[in-house]
Amino acid sequence: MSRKIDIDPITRIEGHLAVSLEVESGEVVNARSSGEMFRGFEMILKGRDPLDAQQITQRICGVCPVSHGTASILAQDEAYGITPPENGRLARNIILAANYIQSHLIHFYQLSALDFVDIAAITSYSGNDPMLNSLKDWVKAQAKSNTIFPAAPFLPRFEGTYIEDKEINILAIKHYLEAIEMRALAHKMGAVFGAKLPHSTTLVPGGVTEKITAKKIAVCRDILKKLTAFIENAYIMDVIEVASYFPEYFESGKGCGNFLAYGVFKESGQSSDTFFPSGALINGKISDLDAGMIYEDIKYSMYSGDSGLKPEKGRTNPSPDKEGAYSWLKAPRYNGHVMEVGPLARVLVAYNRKSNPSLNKAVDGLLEKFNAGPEVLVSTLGRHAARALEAKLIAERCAAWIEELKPDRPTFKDFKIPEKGRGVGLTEAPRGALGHWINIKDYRIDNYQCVVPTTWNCSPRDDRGKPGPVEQALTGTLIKDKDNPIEATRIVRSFDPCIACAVH
Ligand code: NFE
Ligand code: MG
Repeated sequence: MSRKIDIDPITRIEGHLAVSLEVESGEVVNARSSGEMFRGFEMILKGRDPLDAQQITQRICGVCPVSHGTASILAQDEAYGITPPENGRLARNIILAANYIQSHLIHFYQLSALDFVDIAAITSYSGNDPMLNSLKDWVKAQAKSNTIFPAAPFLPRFEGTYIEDKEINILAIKHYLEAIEMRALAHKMGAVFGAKLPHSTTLVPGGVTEKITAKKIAVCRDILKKLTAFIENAYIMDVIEVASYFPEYFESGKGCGNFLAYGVFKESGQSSDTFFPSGALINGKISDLDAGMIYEDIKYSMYSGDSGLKPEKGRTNPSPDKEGAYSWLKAPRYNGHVMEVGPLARVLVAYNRKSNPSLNKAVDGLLEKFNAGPEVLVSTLGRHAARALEAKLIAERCAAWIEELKPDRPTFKDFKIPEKGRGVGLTEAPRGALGHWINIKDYRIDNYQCVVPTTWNCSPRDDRGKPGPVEQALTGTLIKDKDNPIEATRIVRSFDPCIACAVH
């Protein structure tokens, strides 16, 4: 007999995601992931001045605004026929790199690590670290004032096996607290050339409006050093520690096994020259990205109109009562294939392309620590490992971009908005491949479509009934206790879903 397990909402992710599991003899035989709200940014943009786009689309999300701003200005660069000067390209990379670092840190420490680390261990802390003691005091005060959920917000949680070693838990909790400070520092770093974060005001078609000065370079350099040290000494080490306690998670949550990356962090004015390369890895074979292969199905999505449209022709007609539909996410597909996007996709595409020897060396070095081959990366733990590794690689590369900036040289190029035009902005957000498609008519936005990382990963079934990547990753999972389906939430969180983005 099959049972149903509904996890609604999935906590410690961004936004409103519900997961419904059909379980037989403890094994998930069917999974559905549903985005439970609608936002309508693509509709808001219609008829507006194109220059509103990079500001409005950044409001899709407070976690990855820089990526939406970047996709938008890349689409406009193409529509206006402009390429930023070197300083503009570098400043864009630096703002985005800072945003990646804050996003990856909050995902691991504040959202995901608590699936493995026993944060409740703080209540028995007996050392004299002031930060840990103030957390302990605060948790105790919560327990006194909240009789329903003593130790809220950390409890209740799904019970399962957590790391048992008290010292390791306490160290991870210390890093949990430090990560909050590191995240603030990363935002500060992004704000040096982004003016403010979240939602930078300096990202414009043609470059970045903030001037480059020696002082700003020094501030960035100084912050990045601290972030790099934390990534190396805490983040990477904690992922390795979690992996040593939960090796079975190298076997779980494998998913669709196909990976898509658009490429990100421009290394020159050429669109294909990116630090993380673009590509599609399908059934283990790597091929060049063909953006013409991207389309969105809507049979099971709460939208009316034609299904299978390419984004440049895409439409957004909300239809909340549509029969059979179970999600506000569309179902993006690539030439008929279900594709996973994100840090794991970026790392695997780069690894298979062998385009960056130091990346391949770093991946092999990490795999040595796991005593395993690259095949283990396609898993729940593999996603965490890839995310941590790319945080380190981006931080290291960013140090060089900072040194390449030239004070007092131009940071943007002027442009004219044409009466008619089109552009595609393909980039990578922390959670994966992100594209914005703009169509301009009468100097205004005629159509604007975003195809977003979590829309790929958490998509519902497509028109042919093929489940999305998270749905596939959940299928086959063994759930020990139906009241505590922690195995499922660990898998979902490894994708770092952001539903605000996904339903945009
Ligand atoms: Ni709201 Fe986002 C990222 C984008 S996810 S976090 O990263 O684009 O779909
Ligand atoms: Mg869209």
